[in-house]
Amino acid sequence: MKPPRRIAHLDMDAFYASVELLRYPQLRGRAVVVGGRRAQAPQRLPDGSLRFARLADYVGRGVVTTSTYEARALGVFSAMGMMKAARLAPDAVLLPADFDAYRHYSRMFKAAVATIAPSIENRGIDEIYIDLTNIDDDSLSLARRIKAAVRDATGLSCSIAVAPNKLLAKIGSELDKPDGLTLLDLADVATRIWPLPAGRINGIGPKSAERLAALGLATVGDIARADPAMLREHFGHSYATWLADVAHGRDERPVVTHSEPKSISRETTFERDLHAQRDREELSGVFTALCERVAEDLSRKGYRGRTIGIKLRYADFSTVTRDLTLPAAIDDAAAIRRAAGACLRRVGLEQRLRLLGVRVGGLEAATGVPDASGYQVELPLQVTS
Ligand code: DCP
Ligand code: MG
Repeated sequence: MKPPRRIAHLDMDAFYASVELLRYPQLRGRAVVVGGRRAQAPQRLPDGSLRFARLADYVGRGVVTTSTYEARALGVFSAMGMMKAARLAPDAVLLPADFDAYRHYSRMFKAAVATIAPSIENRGIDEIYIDLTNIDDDSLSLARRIKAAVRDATGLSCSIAVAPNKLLAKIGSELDKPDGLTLLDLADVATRIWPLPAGRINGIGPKSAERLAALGLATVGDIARADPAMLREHFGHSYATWLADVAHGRDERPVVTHSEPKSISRETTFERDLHAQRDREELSGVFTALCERVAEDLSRKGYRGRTIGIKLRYADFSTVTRDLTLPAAIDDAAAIRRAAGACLRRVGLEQRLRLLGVRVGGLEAATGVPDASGYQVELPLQVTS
């Protein structure tokens, strides 16, 4: 018999704001709001101290990205207009968002969890599901160890719940925020889940919640007790079935793990062995095409990489690789071609070639925004082979 599943959901507390507090510990305990543009970055004064922007001074149409719990106590939450937030918390400190920093801490906390429980499903920058089923420790100890690992690695707190499935784990991690630790079982559904508003279930959006409320179904418990035929009549067979299942805490979705690729590469074996000089043009065309395909793969998967490598297999089947590491990660075909070309100049080309490959490693998540530093990638700072 399979052991009962143990699924954790972990969500970082006030994530972006908490990362900012690592950088500006003097703001701990204060209402802090993250949002807005570069203009609100703290200014260094001549005496070395920092002047932070006050929320009250904000003018514009930006929205709050997130806020510290102190700001939330004043009614300021994610997605609220900044001007409205300023009326509620005029003395709050306003900081611009620094997505590179948040991505960095996101990778760090996930890596810390992976040292204890490697079966992880990424759900975004600050949340993951973790399958604890096959880990040899009780749920409470595991949850404590995971929280401690996250705190040791990042200095940040998170909230975690362990439950028989993703649905309950996700709801559970919010029950005791911040710095929460919640254990939920099917036996707890009636007492802990049924009193919650229907919208707390991931998958019941504002529109569905409204339609449910119009039928007098405000809480999860209301849905659980509702007549199934009535649900079917209003929501159709499949959504009604799903509603009844989730209201009873039933969810069979697996934790979907996929490990981050270490590198992305393309290689091709030639129709006939090619010679570097005599087939120069053909070889060059294939080489460029490989670089273009790697660049497409990178951009489709959302990565850039710093280590560019080539692989050659000679007519006698011997294989060589060369790579070099650039000062900054790249993802465009021309830059990959230049770097790979530099690698190619470091191998012997007397023998005919049967295979050519191009690889980009040292991957990092692409930001989607051009590098703000305007860095021009130049060849190479550091060469390894
Ligand atoms: N975020 C955003 N826009 C939103 C909500 C959130 O950009 N409307 C960002 C900022 C958050 C991060 O995503 O820091 C994670 O979202 P959460 O909903 O988990 O919110 P927090 O981590 O900030 O707070 P909590 O402690 O409630 O999880
Ligand atoms: Mg969070």
